[in-house]
Amino acid sequence: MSHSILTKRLDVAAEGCHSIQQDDFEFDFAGLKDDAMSANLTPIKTTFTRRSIWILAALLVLSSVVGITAFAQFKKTPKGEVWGFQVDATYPHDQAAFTQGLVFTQGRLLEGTGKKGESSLRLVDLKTGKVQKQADLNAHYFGEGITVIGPRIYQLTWQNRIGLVYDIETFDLETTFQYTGEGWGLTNDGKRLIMSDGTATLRFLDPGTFEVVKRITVRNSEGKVSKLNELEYVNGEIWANIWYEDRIARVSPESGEVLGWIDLSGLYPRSKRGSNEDVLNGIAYDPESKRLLVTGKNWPKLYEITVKRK
Ligand SMILES: [Ca+2]
Repeated sequence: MSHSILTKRLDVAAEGCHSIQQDDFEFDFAGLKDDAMSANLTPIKTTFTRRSIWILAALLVLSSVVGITAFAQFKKTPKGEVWGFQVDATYPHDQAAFTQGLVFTQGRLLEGTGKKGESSLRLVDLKTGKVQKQADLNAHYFGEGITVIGPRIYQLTWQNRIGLVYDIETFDLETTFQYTGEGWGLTNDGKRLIMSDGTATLRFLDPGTFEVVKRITVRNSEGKVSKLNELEYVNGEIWANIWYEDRIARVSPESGEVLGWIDLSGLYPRSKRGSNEDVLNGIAYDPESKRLLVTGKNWPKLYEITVKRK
């Protein structure tokens, strides 16, 4: 494991939380507009015999069914659409990093790692993968998701029920907060922290008081979608890794509805992974440069990708 220039051992010390700056998020999916869809019916020649009237009536019923089916597909297809990807660049990634959180903001790549005794917050050089700054968590903490609002980095812990808040420049621990249940992924919409906890529920927290201000249940047409893991807020949507799956769900922050999927199978084939635990986990999107980065737990590489229709 590449160790840091600056390594800190953290003690939990609660202090006041200061004002929060809000980030603006913009994103443009060129070429991902919805296709128009139409049902064409073949013109029918008719002669007005009793038999032909019956045939005509049957065809009218059939054409109605075809029309309804086509409309249903039009309504369903964009929501359940599965996007693919292309790799634009690959970068080295510390294979000792059990990635639980990934953020790319203002030119900085930040990573949160997990496992007791190995959990950390890191500033990483994208091109070399080298750790430039690191804060190690106390050995009894299992680090989870991270996110940045203004000058602060927020980090969850898995079952410790404690969140850590750092100064983004110094990595000094400013304050801590508590929550119920488990902590998995973390992102924000500029105003609220958004956290996953292994279930199908996403919680929205006020970043000053840490009160839960909203909950949504993530669902698709087949029911609840649970095991939501690392998160990223992308162009008004919440993108979520699903634990043990090579795909990302695009979730509506308003309704919790799954708007579509990004299939990343083949990005780093399972046959090459050292362990079943080495799953896809880690999404970072920079709205300024429109760069999208993904990696996984103990993966040797971090990928810059563009999502695209299959
Ligand atoms: Ca993220």
